Amino acid sequence: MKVNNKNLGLVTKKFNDFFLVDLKNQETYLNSEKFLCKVRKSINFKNQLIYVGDEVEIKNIDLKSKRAVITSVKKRKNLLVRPSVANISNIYITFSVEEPALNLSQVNRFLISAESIGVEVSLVLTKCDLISDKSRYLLIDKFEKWGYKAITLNLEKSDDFNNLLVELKQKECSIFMGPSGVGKTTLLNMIIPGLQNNTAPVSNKIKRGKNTTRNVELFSVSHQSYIVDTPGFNMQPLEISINLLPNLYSEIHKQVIEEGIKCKFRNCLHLNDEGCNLNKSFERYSFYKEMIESAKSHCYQNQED
Ligand SMILES: Nc1nc2c(ncn2[C@@H]2O[C@H](COP(=O)(O)OP(=O)(O)O)[C@@H](O)[C@H]2O)c(=O)[nH]1
Ligand SMILES: [Mg+2]
Ligand SMILES: [Zn+2]
Repeated sequence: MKVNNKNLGLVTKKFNDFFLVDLKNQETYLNSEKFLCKVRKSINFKNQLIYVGDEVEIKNIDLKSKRAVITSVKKRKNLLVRPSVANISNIYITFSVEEPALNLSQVNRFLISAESIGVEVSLVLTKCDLISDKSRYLLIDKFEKWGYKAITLNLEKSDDFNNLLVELKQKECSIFMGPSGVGKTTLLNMIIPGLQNNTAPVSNKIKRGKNTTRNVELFSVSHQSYIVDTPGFNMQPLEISINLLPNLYSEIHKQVIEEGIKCKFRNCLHLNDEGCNLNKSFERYSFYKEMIESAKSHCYQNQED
């Protein structure tokens, strides 16, 4: 049996010349069925790369052999570089509170680089069994001031994990990003039963090297809800235009947008006090300043401003 109308699909995995595609929004018999697709030869988008997470049009759907042909790629909302995955809706920046210990400057860099993608960003703190409740509340407080409601997880308590799971099932496509050893794979294995990726204690990881060569893959966590299984380490290269940086800090964004503060110069980077009306007494200000200085030295400044 062959269906010949064009259908929309989601690329969930990529091999050399093949793509695994989930058919979207179809009658129940087609739903969540994976099709092995090739790119149509004659088509001129051949040179354009197709990424996991891309929405594609497929034709020549063969329900028996589960094969189809990709005829075009829809415009993508965003594209992560490391790992290469398109159309993310949610980034969960993941750090452990201990083992390895929380490095605030690194947390900040991950958060800001995630914010630059323009999607919803959340913060997950793992291994909370290793700290007291009091320390945990202090951290929640701290990150609230940064503009994030931290999700704190404890392998021995399932409540918070279950809440996270409910949340993930409502998001389109989520990804966990963070340094090695914080428990991302452990978390993914709990979210996607049957995945069973290898987890490793931090010390083993360092001996072994952190990267694996496995490909990135999307897993369905509910009807129309996906999660990215990431191979090993991931951190987006931080190449953000200087003029966009202030807005990525909620402490600054709030003052400018909600409180309507105005500085003397329109594109004020809020570095000096002269003509600058930003209240700089927030914890991340020093991180912000460092980031601006470093961006300046890398010349990512927007030329037209
Ligand atoms: N104490 C504690 N250890 C954890 C927790 N989650 C993960 N781990 C351990 O942390 C180590 C690294 O976990 P893994 O999932 O491989 O981290 P990844 O590198 O981020 O994927 C493993 O030994 C896990 O058993 C947790 O909530 N509490
Ligand atoms: Mg891992
Ligand atoms: Zn200013």
